[in-house]
Amino acid sequence: MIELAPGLYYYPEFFSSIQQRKLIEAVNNVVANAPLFVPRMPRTGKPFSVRMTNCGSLGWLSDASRGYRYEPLHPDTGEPWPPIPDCILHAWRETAGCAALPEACLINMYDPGTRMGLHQDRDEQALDVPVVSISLGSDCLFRFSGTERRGPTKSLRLRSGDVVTIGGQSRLCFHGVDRIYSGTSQLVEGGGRVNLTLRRVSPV
Ligand code: MD3
Ligand code: FE
Repeated sequence: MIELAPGLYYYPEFFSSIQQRKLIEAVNNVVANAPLFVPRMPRTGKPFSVRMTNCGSLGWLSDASRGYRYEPLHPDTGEPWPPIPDCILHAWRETAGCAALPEACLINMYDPGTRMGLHQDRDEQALDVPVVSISLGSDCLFRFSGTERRGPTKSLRLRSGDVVTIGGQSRLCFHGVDRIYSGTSQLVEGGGRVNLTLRRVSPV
């Protein structure tokens, strides 16, 4: 484990390739029950380039009229999100340092050519609990700065099986995905990348 900044911990190759296979199977099973959707920016309605779904008691979503928020039901099916598979919770149990379990697991699907702009994760009430991120599939170039949007940024190449936890002084740092290096992994069909983000939403 490497501390990249105060409260920002990097666990390269946390998951073995056998575990990564199992995680992708679990993700495919979630997607079969909670279909991918394209979130939209608040007000403008501009679509994200990333497709998403969730598992857990709450899921993160965004649309033009009601903006960023957590909801207990899938926006298209109206069904509750599937539970978070145990193989995914393993990363939380081992790295979060929080006895309470995450309520939300956001699943981001990055096709080659997609990206995610610099932003903060601040839609949670539990800002004292870290966010745990699992990368699967193709490598990506990840960028982060401090808690000021205009501050200096650092880049980090995240690979399949890596885990990052973002807490403490880094919990509100700006971050984004600049590019996907398609074809750097066979794990995800089509050369894409999957990111799983585990979050505690309500206060512990
Ligand atoms: C902050 N997702 O869904 S995971 C998001 O890879 C989101 O899909 C990204 O940001 C993704 O809100 C990142 C969380 C993460 C991972 C590594 C970081 C945040 C980080 C490294 C430094 C700072
Ligand atoms: Fe984020």
